[in-house]
Amino acid sequence: MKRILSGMQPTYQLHLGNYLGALKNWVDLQNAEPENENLYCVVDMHAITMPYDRDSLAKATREIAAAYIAAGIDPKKSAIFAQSSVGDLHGELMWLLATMTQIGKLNRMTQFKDKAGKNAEKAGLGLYAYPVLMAADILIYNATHVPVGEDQKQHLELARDIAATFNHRYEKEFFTLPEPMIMGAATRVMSLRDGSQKMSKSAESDMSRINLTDTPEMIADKIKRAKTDPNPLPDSVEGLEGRPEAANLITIYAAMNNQTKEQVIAEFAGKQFSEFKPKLSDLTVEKIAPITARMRELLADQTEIDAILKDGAEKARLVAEPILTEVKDIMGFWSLK
Ligand code: AQP
Repeated sequence: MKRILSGMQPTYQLHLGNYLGALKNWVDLQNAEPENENLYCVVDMHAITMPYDRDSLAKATREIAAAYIAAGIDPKKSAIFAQSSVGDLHGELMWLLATMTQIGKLNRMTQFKDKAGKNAEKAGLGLYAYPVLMAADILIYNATHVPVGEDQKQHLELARDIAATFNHRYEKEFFTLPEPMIMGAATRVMSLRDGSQKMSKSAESDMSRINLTDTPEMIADKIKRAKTDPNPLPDSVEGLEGRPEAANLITIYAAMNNQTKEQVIAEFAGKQFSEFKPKLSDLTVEKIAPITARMRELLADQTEIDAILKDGAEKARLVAEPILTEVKDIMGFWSLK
C-alpha cells in the first residue's frame, strides 16, 4: 500500500498543466490502486508566499477543492483538506526540519530564483523556505509517494534529502524517503504562446494557458491561436525535435486521450495544424467541459465543499498527530509520559 500525498496552491485558476501534470494522474492512481491511502491538500500556506488577495483566499481554496472533486477525486477514497486547517502540525514540523536543512541547498532551488526574480534580497523568508514547508507537508504524513509535475522534482529531492538527514542524525529509519511520481505523457505542459516556457497560472497572458474554467469557445480560440510553425506534423517523435510548440500540442493531445505521442503522431503524420488544432480543441472541450460544469455545481452551494474539507482535515490530523509526536520524541523533547 502506498500513502500518497500531493497538493496545489489556491492561486488564480487551475490550468491544463496542473490537470495533465498532476490532477489527472491523482484520479487515475486513486482508481487504479484502490488499496492506497490518499491525501490531497490545497496548499494555502504556500499560496501566501507571493502577494495575494486575502478576500479571495478562502474562495480560491474552495475552488481548488471543487476542481479536485470535479476531476474525480472521491472524498470517500481520498482525504481532501486545506493545509492551513492542519497548519499547526505542518508548521511545527517545518521548524524542526528547518534545523536540518542546509542553506546552500535552498540557494539552489530554481523556483525561488524564478519567483523572486532580480530582487531576491527583498523576497520574503516564506518564499525562500517554501521547499522546507513542502518537505513538512509530505513528511508529516510519512507519505511514500508524491505525484507531481516535473517542475516539482527539485523540491521533492530536497524533501528526500531532509528525510535522510533526519534518519541519519537520529540513527533511526523513521521517515520513508518519498518517491516522486512524475506520470503520464504531459509531465511539463508548455505555454501556448511560447514552447520554451512552462504553462503557468501566473503568466501574464491568459492566452498562454487553458484554464479549467474556460468556456468551449475560449478553449477553441486559444488553441486556434496557439503558436505553431509552418511545417506539417512529422511522421516520428524524433521529428518533433526543435519544434517545441508542435511537441507541446502533440503532448497535450496524447495525455488527454491516454495515448502515447507515437500513437498521436501515427494518426496525424503529414497533417497541417489547421487540421490537427480543431481535433485538439474538440478533445480538450470533451474532457474539460464536464469538469467545469461539475465545479460550477459544487461551488453553487459551499456547504458540501466545506463539509468535505472539514472531514478531510480530521482524517489528515489523525495520521499526522502521532507522527509529529514521535518525531519530537526521537529528537529528545520533553513531554508528559
Ligand atoms: N505546466 C505544467 N505542466 C505539468 N505540471 C504542472 N504543474 C504546474 N504547472 C505544470 C503541476 O501542478 C501541480 C500544482 O502546482 P502548484 O499549484 O503548486 O503551482 P505551480 O507549480 O507553481 O503551478 P503554476 O501554474 O506554475 O503556478 P505559478 O504560476 O503560481 O507558479 C504541481 O504538481 C506541479 O508540478
